[in-house]
Amino acid sequence: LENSEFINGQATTTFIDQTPELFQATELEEEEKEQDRFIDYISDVTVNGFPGVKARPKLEIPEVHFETDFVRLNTTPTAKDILAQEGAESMVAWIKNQDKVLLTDTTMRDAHQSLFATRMRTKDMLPAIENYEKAFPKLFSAEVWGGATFDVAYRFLSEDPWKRLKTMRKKMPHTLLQMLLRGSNGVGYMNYPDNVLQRFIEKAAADGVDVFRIFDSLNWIDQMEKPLAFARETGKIAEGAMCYTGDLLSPNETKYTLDYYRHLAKQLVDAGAQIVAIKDMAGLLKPQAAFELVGQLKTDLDVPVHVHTHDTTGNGVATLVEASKAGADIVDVASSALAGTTSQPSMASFYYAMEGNVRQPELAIDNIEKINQYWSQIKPLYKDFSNNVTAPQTDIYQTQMPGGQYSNLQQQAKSLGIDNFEVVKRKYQEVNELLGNIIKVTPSSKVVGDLALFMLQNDLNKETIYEKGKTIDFPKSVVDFFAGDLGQPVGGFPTELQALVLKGKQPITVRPGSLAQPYNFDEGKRELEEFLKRPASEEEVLSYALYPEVFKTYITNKRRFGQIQRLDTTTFYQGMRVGETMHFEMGPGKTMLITLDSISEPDEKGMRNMFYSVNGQVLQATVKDQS
Ligand code: 3PY
Ligand code: ZN
Repeated sequence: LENSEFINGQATTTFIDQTPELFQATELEEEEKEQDRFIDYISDVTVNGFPGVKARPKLEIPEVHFETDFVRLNTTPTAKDILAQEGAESMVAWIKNQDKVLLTDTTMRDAHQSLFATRMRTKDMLPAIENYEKAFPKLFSAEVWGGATFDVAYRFLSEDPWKRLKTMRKKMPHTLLQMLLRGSNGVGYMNYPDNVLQRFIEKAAADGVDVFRIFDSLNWIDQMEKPLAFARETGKIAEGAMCYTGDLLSPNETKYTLDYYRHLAKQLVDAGAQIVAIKDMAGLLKPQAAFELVGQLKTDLDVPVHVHTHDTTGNGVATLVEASKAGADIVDVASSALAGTTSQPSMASFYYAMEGNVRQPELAIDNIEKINQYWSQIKPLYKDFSNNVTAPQTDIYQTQMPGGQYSNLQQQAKSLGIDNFEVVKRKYQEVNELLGNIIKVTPSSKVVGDLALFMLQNDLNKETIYEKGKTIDFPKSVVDFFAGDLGQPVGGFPTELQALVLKGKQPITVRPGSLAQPYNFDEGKRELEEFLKRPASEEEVLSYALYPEVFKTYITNKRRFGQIQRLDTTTFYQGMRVGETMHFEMGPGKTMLITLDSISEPDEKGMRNMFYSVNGQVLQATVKDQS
């Protein structure tokens, strides 16, 4: 604003009224800037592709058609209503009084995390969210937040995960919103100080989370006690999860036995868990094992039992049926289009499989099918990130790779030029043995994955790693694991390898959080505000505390490209092709009609000129071809 009155600080509140043209110009300039940012983004994705996606002819996706004339079910108060009106204790009592098995729908969290690397955008969830409660009034909860959705939103989707949560809260007021919290690792891959965890949990509860599913990647109770207590303090529900691994039924199973889980479940309840979850992240819980484990827990415990599995081996529905027969109170399922294989079992399949059983869940199957029709049209938009698992993977019983890791590790391997995932899976199994058969779930599974990729890249195996260990510079996640930064694994560390990795560094044996300095929120806020050049919200301060670099990059990208979370998904991931026209709603009643007219060959510096028509005006953008 080059107005002397303004510059001299003489502008008063009537300044805007007296000089409206200046402000209109500013608004127009802003709009133009925003338009330029979009065009820059589209140009970059068109020429260079989206990270991890190879350039190829653009997918033609038919217009999405969504039938929303749902069957109305009698709605008695929902679990969310009970929690809101009567509090957590009554809600838990309500669960125990149900004679039907209850359902958690994971479609908007674990399902897409497990099928296409967590890349689903809020824009594509919105139509489902808007209709959710009409379709599923009897659902126990919707798992919609946490796990990998938090950092992936910032890193890859240019989205604010908090905003997604708040939108869901607003549009699904009668549904319990559930999140996955990695114990002391929060929604990250490392240990966070207790004060960060506490503030994060408080804010998540305030912004909409009702059920906190809390686990530790090594099943170490010490790492779960604080988060469970913090979650309880919010008045919401603290669900303690035990990660299932090994094979309960095998006579050779000496580590992860029935007694091991019974003991762990008791520890969770003692630590404040109001529900105990069996978190079968890789789909290793065989049907009969589910029957025995759930039956035993129902005898031992006074709290509800919630079962989570993945259908990677094709046995997921059978596992949930057996778990239900043994008295499981709640089971996790996903809409069919986003169910099966590395994701959760299908909601509809489970419903039909329970036919004739008095505990068959209460659902309107027609509603399920309609919601599923919607997801089945959305799924192809994410083809580029799909793990392409189309058949049961029974080798998972040996490799033990979590469903949520499967598609992410595939992306990671591809980015290193390793396209044969079978080789990665075998290496993963070898590394698990090398590490002493640990629980594998984020972030301990990342340690196994990182070491597997590292060994493949450096041509190492379980013998040569010992021979060359002294001179090997191990990946950071592996060093941190052996240093005790993720906690203590069941049965301890393999000491010879630990010494090779740590190279003289002393490992810790206590809870990492007990040694960590509290995070200085005042300093963090100051630092962040300096970067933002404006006041930071509590959510932003927390995101910065959890992921400082990721959050700053997100802000930098927002400055560069604007509100690109509003672009349609094909353009967002694939850009445009010459001759293509697309519509974009800049704001109410402001549509941009963009045609990509031509792309020049790169000049000697690799720069390409892109020519667009935007609402009939020619617009040129320049982009560096990275190829
Ligand atoms: C996560 O931590 O993201 C998981 O889904 C673990 O199974
Ligand atoms: Zn899972």
